Amino acid sequence: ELSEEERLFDELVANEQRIEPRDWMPDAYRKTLIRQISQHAHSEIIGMQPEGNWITRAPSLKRKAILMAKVQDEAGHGLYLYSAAQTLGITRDEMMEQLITGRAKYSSIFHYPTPTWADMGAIGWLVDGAAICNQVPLCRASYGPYGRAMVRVCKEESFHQRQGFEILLTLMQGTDEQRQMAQDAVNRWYWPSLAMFGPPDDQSPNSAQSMKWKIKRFSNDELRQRFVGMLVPQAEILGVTLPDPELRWNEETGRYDMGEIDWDEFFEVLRGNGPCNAERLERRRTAHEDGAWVREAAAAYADKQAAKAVA
Ligand code: FAQ
Repeated sequence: ELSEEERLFDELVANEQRIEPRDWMPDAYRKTLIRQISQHAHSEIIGMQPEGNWITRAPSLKRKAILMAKVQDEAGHGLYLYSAAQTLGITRDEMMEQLITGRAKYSSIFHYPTPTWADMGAIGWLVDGAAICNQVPLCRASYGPYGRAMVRVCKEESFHQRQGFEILLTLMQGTDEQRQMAQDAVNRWYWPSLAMFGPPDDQSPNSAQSMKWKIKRFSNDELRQRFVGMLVPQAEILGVTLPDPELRWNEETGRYDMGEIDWDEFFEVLRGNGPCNAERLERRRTAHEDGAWVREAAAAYADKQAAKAVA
């Protein structure tokens, strides 16, 4: 027997209406959203590091200005997402604590290093490309604050994806060495970008329920297929090879056949053993500690203003 509240919640979800912060919602729905949105926020904030690594070494003033704008957008995305998560009853401090103590997950993709400038191209093209595929359907997520945040995030991700594509295109029109550098970056980022969509559907414990709640609209494997379909013609224009010899369109199944993703590596990364896990967390922790005086000053200022208002 459903309670009145439960019936109303189910009805809103079934009718494609939005659940808002003050609405009743099942505890598990709230928990799932806090999990996904906070992980997403952490990914944006940690995701500033691999590219931040190249700001001081960008090959021209124009490239530097573009890269700085992109990394700042990522900070903005992190902040919208933390705010969206806060509407569910978790504080920024709690989320930050979970992140810097290593208890929170964030996207596997940001555990990989960025040794060359071409990595900026590959990240924009592949990582932001994957992010768009995954996040466009999230604009229709049943939870209002998350869906609305995604709309702006996706617009900005589209610019990010284009700028990455353009970096690779420029390199591919350059010298042999530049073409090699671009291909090498694509080789290194291709498989990890496919893994961003999460484990295969038969090993994705959260998918079924999240789809029922209309948080997720497509399964991990469906989105991965869609992403590969987007990449194939773009790779042709770039003149790069996608590093999967088994990749081909299958007329019969209407899907791409593809090689096996290294799931052992993926789960190792999730366990905190990726190539850059420790470095990323350490950097975030230090930045948080170095920023303590800003938080203290802001709190002191707010107290002073509040005291003035009373007086
Ligand atoms: N990395 O049952 P499922 C960006 C975890 S884009 C790490 O399938 P779910 C933009 C998952 O949390 C990147 N962990 O889970 C940018 C779960 O563990 P839990 C961020 C992963 O939630 C570009 C377990 O595996 N985007 O930042 C990953 O239904 C360039 C079982 O998995 C988002 O977060 C992974 N790749 O589906 C920034 C999008 N995959 O929590 C800078 C929003 C799975 O039970 C530069 N999130 N896990 O302990 C989502 O759409 C979903 O959460 C999925 C996972 C699809 C990621």
